[in-house]
Amino acid sequence: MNTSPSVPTLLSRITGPVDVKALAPEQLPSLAREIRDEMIEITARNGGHIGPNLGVVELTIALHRVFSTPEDQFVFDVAHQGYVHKLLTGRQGEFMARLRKSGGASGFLYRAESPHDAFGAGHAGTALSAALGMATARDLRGSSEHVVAICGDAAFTCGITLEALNNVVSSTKRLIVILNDNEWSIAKNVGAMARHLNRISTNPTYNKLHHDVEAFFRSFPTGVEMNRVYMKWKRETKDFFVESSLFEKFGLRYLGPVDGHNLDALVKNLEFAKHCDVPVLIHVLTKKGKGLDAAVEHPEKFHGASPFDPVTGENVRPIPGTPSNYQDVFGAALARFARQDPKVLGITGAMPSGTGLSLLAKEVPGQFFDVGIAEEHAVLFAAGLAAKGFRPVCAIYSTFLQRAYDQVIHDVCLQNLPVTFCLDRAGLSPNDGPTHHGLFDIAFLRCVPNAVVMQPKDEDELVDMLHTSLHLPGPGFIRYPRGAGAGAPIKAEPVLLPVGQAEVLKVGTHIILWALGNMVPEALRLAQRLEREELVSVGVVNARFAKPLDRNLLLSQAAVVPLIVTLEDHVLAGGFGSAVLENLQEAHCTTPVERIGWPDKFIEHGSSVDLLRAACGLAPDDIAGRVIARWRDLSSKTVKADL
Ligand SMILES: Cc1ncc(C[n+]2csc(CCOP(=O)(O)OP(=O)(O)O)c2C)c(N)n1
Repeated sequence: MNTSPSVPTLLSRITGPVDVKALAPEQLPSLAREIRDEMIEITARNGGHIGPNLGVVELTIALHRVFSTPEDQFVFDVAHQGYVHKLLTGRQGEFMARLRKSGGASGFLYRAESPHDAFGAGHAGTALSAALGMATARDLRGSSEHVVAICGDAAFTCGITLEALNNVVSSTKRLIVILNDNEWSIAKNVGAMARHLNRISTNPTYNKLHHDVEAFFRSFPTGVEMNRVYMKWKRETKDFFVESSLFEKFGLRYLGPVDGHNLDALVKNLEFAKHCDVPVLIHVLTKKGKGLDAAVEHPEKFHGASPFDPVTGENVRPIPGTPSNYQDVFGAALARFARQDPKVLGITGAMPSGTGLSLLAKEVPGQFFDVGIAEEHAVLFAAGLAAKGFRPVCAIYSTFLQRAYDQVIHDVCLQNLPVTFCLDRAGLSPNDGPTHHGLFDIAFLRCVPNAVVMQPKDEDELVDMLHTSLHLPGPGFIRYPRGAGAGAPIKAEPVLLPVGQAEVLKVGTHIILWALGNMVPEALRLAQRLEREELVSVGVVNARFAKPLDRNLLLSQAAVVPLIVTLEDHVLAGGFGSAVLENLQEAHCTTPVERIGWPDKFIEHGSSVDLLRAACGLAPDDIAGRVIARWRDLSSKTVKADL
């Protein structure tokens, strides 16, 4: 934040890592302060991952003091904590001010955005594997750059991170891994690994000894021989005083724990690691949200915050009368069903608040499981529970279920186990962008035998679908978008929906709109408009099920109407419209179909769903225009044929 235009701030003078290195050490705390102010100002306006970024300010400055990107390469896990890196690598100003907005910086690292972004991400647990691949490529090429993986403590709850860890020493002799330990995932970090890290960082005997002897060794010039002696001491004493760090058992040299807000200690440890001839892990302790009291007090809320007041930390209030979120309705319904039936369980992969499962955790804790960022395990764990007669519900964002595809096919669907999947964030996650959009699930699920795939038109139907899925003999997948529903009141008692049966909302004789989920309200508006502007009779069907599709209804309509239009919040390739086409083709029905859905490309981040829709020709006017053009084209051909 440049408070006075006449006195340039330190940050405003940073055009790249060279300028970070040129600052005197005593200027660095001021730079850190300015970065924090700038990030708070931007995220208070735009929303974003402020907590994680406030925690890595000193760490990122130290990385840029010691290493030189883009020659050296930083691979950030999740890459949601890359704002500081962006500010130090020539992206400050208007571009960062528009963070997560159309035309502004991405909320994650993105190779296309800057040569300093060595590897993109958005999903957790990928940094160590990718960095190992890059380090191995460097070794094979014979070049000398450094590769640094920056992983949060929760990354070590991910299977992929542990798979990579298992391969480090057999792949390279030179890799630096930073373990940024703030004890938090989005919620408090979970599992045995979190306990292990906590024991290391809080053991006073080891830490005092470590500190004194490290100071002694550091008083010598850094050199390979001294590294060797120092490391030998560390290995031996640590095994003696505390249980040995797990990382050493995997062949990495363990350095730390280091105070992640002490620039001097960070720089010294990074310099030391830079000269090591074996893979090194530096255990850095940081405070999530440091510099913003509200974020320190509420790390979960400020992990990924919506716009907030930078002074009080209060969120900008939603517009009064906004309908309830799908997440809240789902969370309340699951807690209610779980209270009624002890066999109903809720499982999350480190997303209790995002999915709405926090309520279950609070009200029926014995039926709630947070398994960490471990979607494969979440699905397999659910399969095991279902095999023993329970009714597990896996609440996983659509995009994160991609990671557990084998478990969905091989463990759940093949064995026809009754696991319910609630796929939140199906559709766009506009500010997050392509790593978080949930646009592929219908395509990858409807090809799997036994899967029942559905999407509610509103939040009341979501409750019916959850109730229905909990009574299915096999797996049920319910997809729904982020945020507010259509505003439907929730019935006192849910109803069982007949599986594979669509709902006719409006009859019509010229065009039938087959809409799935959140496209149903849009289809109803479109029908009115077409009837008004084109004087045609338009029917609307709430498809409810992408699989099994209501084939009988579809074929009976296709036999009598000239045009079917499908509408879905999903990619066209393999989606709901494709299912409609397949069903018609199998019945040798040639009724024309116009399919409305997302095109075959990755959709960028942007300020809003509406703007991203408009950019892809999916604004209401565009859709109406396409349907009208198709209708007129068909009508003119029919007239010609009649002549
Ligand atoms: C596969 C996957 N599942 C879930 C998430 C959601 N998510 C984003 S960040 C995060 C927690 C990351 O914690 P950590 O790595 O310790 O970093 P911190 O935010 O604490 O700095 C989670 C669960 C994700 N990005 N990817």
